[in-house]
Parts: sequence; structure tokens; C-alpha cells
Amino acid sequence: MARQNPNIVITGTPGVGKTTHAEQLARNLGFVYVSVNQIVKDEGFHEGRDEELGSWVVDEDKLLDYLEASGISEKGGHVLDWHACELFPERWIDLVIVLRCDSTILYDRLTARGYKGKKLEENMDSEIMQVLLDEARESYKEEIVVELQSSSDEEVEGNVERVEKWVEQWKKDNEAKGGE
Ligand code: DAT
Repeated sequence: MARQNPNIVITGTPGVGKTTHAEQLARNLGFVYVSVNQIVKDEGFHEGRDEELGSWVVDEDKLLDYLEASGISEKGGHVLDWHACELFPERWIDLVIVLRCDSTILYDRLTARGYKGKKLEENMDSEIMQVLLDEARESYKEEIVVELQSSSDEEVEGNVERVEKWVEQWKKDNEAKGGE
């Protein structure tokens, strides 16, 4: 059965603004906000923490089974917030937003969060080398991957509006397809 609403992944290096965008989008659209980090932590879908990188070593099978059971694939209308995207099956996902941020601004955001040493360095390198953008482009069809800048508040506003318009169009196209 075709889903009535699209599923959207918001990805990017830590600090680029994924949570800011994903929460606002979910609120405006009436979609379900999915903090993958929170689920991994709360449900224990991990094999401990990589202290150097400051992230969970995720048990992907358990995470995907959990999301599947929540009806993501059939119902749609989920906004997924995670600093990786290649693990989500292609058939679940309709749009992948990769947020990008100016390095100086990102540096300030990450240090404000207490990142330092190797954790700070690795995340800065990841943004500069556009690791997440490449991962998204390798994992999904080119036409569903969109790179958006997230250095200023105005950009958040513009990005959210742009995605809302995209969702409207997706629904129209989807209805038209269903009526064929
Ligand atoms: P992420 O979920 O990618 O780790 P976040 O949404 O928690 O990022 O944002 C990190 C911090 O930066 C937070 O204090 C909000 C701020 N921020 C994010 N995107 C921004 C933007 N485009 N303009 C101004 N501040 C932004």
C-alpha cells in the first residue's frame, strides 16, 4: 500500500542543525519526529559508546525492526533525525536533506557543546570533507538528496518553508498517481 505522507531524513554532521530543523518540520507538518539518538539510547539498541567519537555503536538490526514495527514504511509522515543515513532502507525514504554549515560557525557550536580534542577534530573534518553528503548521494537516488545551508536562523526558516512546499507537491503527485 502506498503511504499517504512522505518520510524525510534530516542528516549532517553533529551541530549543523538537524534537531532544530526536524522538530520544526514535524511540528508544522503534523509529522512524527524521530530522534534516532534518543531511541537508540532509551531502547538500548547499541553495543556501548564510542567515547572518542562521542556516539553510540548502534545495533542497526534492532533499530530498523523497531522503526518498521512503528509503521514508518506504510504510514509515512516521519522526520528522522540522525547523523548518518545509509542504514535506512531506500524504500522507506522519500527525501534526504543534508544540512551544511560554515566551518567557523560549526566550530563555535561544537565547542559550546563541550566537544574538544579528537571528537571535535573528527567532526570538523567530516563537515569539511562533506562525508555525510557523499554518504547520502551513495545511498539514495540523486534526485531525492538535497543539500541545504544551515548557518543562520534565516536559513532555517527558508529551509523549513522549502521542505513544506516539497511535501505539498509530493502529496499532489501521490494523489494523482493513486487516481490513475
Ligand atoms: P544537530 O541536531 O545537527 O546536532 P542542533 O539542531 O542541535 O544540531 O543545533 C546545534 C546548535 O546550533 C543549537 O544551539 C541550535 C543552533 N543552530 C542550528 N542550526 C542553526 C542555524 N541555521 N542558525 C542558527 N543557529 C543554528
